[in-house]
Amino acid sequence: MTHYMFMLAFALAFLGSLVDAAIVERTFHVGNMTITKLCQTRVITAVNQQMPGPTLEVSEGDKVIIHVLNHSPYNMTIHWHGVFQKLSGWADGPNMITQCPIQPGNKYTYKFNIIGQEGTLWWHAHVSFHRATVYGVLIILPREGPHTYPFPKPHHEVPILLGEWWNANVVDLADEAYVKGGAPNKSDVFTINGKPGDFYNCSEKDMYKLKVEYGKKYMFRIINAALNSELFFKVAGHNFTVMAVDASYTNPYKTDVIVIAPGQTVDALMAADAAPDKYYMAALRYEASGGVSFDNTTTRGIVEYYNTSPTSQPVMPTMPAYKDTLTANRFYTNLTGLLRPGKPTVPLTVNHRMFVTFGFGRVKCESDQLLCNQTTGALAASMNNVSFQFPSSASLLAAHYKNLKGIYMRGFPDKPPVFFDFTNESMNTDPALTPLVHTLKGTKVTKVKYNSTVEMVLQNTAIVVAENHPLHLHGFNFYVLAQGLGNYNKSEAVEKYNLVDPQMRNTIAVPGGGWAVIRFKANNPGVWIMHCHLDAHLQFGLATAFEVENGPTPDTILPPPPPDYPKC
Ligand SMILES: *[C@@H]1O[C@H](CO)[C@@H](O)[C@H](O)[C@H]1NC(C)=O
Ligand SMILES: *[C@@H]1O[C@H](CO)[C@@H](O)[C@H](O)[C@H]1NC(C)=O
Ligand SMILES: *[C@@H]1O[C@H](CO)[C@@H](O)[C@H](O)[C@H]1NC(C)=O
Ligand SMILES: *[C@@H]1O[C@H](CO)[C@@H](O)[C@H](O)[C@H]1NC(C)=O
Ligand SMILES: *[C@@H]1O[C@H](CO)[C@@H](O)[C@H](O)[C@H]1NC(C)=O
Ligand SMILES: *[C@@H]1O[C@H](CO)[C@@H](O)[C@H](O)[C@H]1NC(C)=O
Ligand SMILES: *[C@@H]1O[C@H](CO)[C@@H](O)[C@H](O)[C@H]1NC(C)=O
Ligand SMILES: *[C@@H]1O[C@H](CO)[C@@H](O)[C@H](O)[C@H]1NC(C)=O
Ligand SMILES: *[C@@H]1O[C@H](CO)[C@@H](O)[C@H](O)[C@H]1NC(C)=O
Ligand SMILES: *[C@@H]1O[C@H](CO)[C@@H](O)[C@H](O)[C@H]1NC(C)=O
Ligand SMILES: *[C@@H]1O[C@H](CO)[C@@H](O)[C@H](O)[C@H]1NC(C)=O
Ligand SMILES: *[C@@H]1O[C@H](CO)[C@@H](O)[C@H](O)[C@H]1NC(C)=O
Ligand SMILES: [Cu+2]
Repeated sequence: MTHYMFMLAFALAFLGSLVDAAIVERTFHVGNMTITKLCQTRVITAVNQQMPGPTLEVSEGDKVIIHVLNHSPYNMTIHWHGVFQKLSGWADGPNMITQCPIQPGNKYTYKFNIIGQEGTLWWHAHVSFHRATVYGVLIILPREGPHTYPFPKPHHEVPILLGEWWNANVVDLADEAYVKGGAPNKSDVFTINGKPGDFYNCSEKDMYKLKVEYGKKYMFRIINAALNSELFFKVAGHNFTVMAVDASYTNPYKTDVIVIAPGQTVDALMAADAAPDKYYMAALRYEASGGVSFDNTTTRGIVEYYNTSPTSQPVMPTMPAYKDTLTANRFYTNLTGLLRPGKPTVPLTVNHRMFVTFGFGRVKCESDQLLCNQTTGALAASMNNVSFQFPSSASLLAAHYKNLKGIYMRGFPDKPPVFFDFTNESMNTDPALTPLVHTLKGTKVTKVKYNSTVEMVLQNTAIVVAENHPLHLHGFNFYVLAQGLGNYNKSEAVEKYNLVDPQMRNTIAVPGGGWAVIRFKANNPGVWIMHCHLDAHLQFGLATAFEVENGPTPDTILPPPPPDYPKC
């Protein structure tokens, strides 16, 4: 190749990459929407009069600009769940963490680039319980197009949004739970793509239906958008091959059931190779703990082959039992990450180690918790015995950037104040141990140096009750090195660490009464919340945050907030 031809090829390649990076600009009108579900007509908050909201489809490398106009009577924020937000923390969305809310009548433009990630993500409100109705799909295609998936391109791709629905105003639900100092009412139904399906009254027609063609391959982009429920999902007569979770490719994993916690996504291939007929798809709750009253209903939709007799009755899949922890753990623990040339692998040197207990506890009732039991106090949740309190006058990120005092404290403990038999329920009855239930509110963050590798042992406690909490980290994906039941035992666990091809996630359902070990590289300056993705538990304080320092170079420094950044 002559020098000239080389230059030409180089220039074309350069132009090509410029042309590829598109700007995706949309407007989200958040406002009242009148909707009828289960024979009840009510007003909900929704985006562009759609529930679920509009699907965003972008390509890796794109710049995304979303104008959010808040016509609703509520404070609003939108989170782009799983998007790294490299140097754009101002657009991450969690209320009072990276921004003050967009108040009624106001607007804010979220701007961010999609860099170094592809797959199924989603967007949702991140204030009060609004994400019950304010949510939608965010698909990131490979920059070079779907033919560059690390597997043959499926014939069809189908988003499956699993949701949770109340015959109630969800803000009233959140407020009522707060005033009582307890759990919110359980939901009335679950939904598939917004539809409850024919197991429920008045919903035979309000059911999701997918027509399939025999011999074709379908990729389900499954998202658990439920507020407070982990779910089992099945299709009768069909198996799946999992290809990705949380927008991270996995080694193909064959299974007849998908187990998915709120915040998580699963991309699963389904071959339409059964006898052409009608098959139900169905989802119901996975409940790790005993004794909790929960929504035990089943949502279902239909997979219908073309040319099926109209009178044929759909086949129902055999669903796991609610408490089928064996099935849940088999799914969660068997996934491994797909190694790809040139892509990051698990960091082997750790700079910052943390041992973090998390679970329930009790705090003193606040004066505005009018129905709170003064004897027991309010139900709370904590990490390392700090029950996270949201700031009220400035967001954590603004306080970090402007060096405001009194908004948060550094020094979130990197171990629990006491080591006890974390998963032995006797602490709830043994008088010598019951004082462990008390916890204190605080806004404490962990400060870490740019680019440091953080390892967290996440240990659930049985205080009040052991429960399966999906912990979600903003701003980063993490590797899941190991997980198990009972108390973390270092010498046993380290032998099980997968340092070769661990699954990568942004949300981990730590086994109830168990533990998990995760690792991530803090290569994004800003303030990033880590929290339970059950909204009921976030309200109880199951959260903490990382304050990641700027790096040494201009392209590792958090830029200033945008001019329209919402004020408190
Ligand atoms: C929206 O609905 C609420 C009730 O949920 C009502 O108070 C408010 O007036 C409505 N706003 C508009 C603009 O219709
Ligand atoms: C919660 O349930 C109770 C008992 O069924 C009911 O009285 C209350 O109105 C419900 N709360 C909301 C916000 O719907
Ligand atoms: C469905 O309707 C029947 C008959 O009206 C009623 O008995 C039942 O409680 C309803 N079920 C639900 C879940 O609302
Ligand atoms: C699904 O997989 C199970 C076990 O892996 C197998 O027994 C079953 O026949 C498969 N079903 C279909 C429809 O392929
Ligand atoms: C669901 O729970 C209720 C109690 O809240 C119980 O009466 C009912 O039998 C349960 N249904 C199923 C399908 O487990
Ligand atoms: C998954 O993990 C379980 C242990 O949790 C193991 O028994 C099983 O063989 C693994 N493999 C598959 C394919 O499920
Ligand atoms: C408060 O909780 C205690 C312990 O569970 C219970 O005995 C008491 O009746 C409760 N008080 C009220 C006012 O509900
Ligand atoms: C739980 O703790 C109690 C003491 O409070 C002890 O007697 C019991 O053996 C423990 N259970 C297990 C499984 O270790
Ligand atoms: C948490 O801190 C409170 C207040 O210091 C203490 O009473 C309680 O025992 C601690 N609980 C745990 C699990 O460390
Ligand atoms: C951060 O780590 C990456 C490798 O993961 C390296 O390429 C980069 O130079 C590091 N940056 C700094 C400022 O240390
Ligand atoms: C941890 O596991 C090792 C090896 O099985 C065992 O010897 C040790 O007693 C365990 N430690 C605790 C605290 O259970
Ligand atoms: C809405 O946000 C503003 C600014 O942060 C705050 O003062 C107000 O209390 C919020 N309203 C509600 C109902 O939370
Ligand atoms: Cu939780």
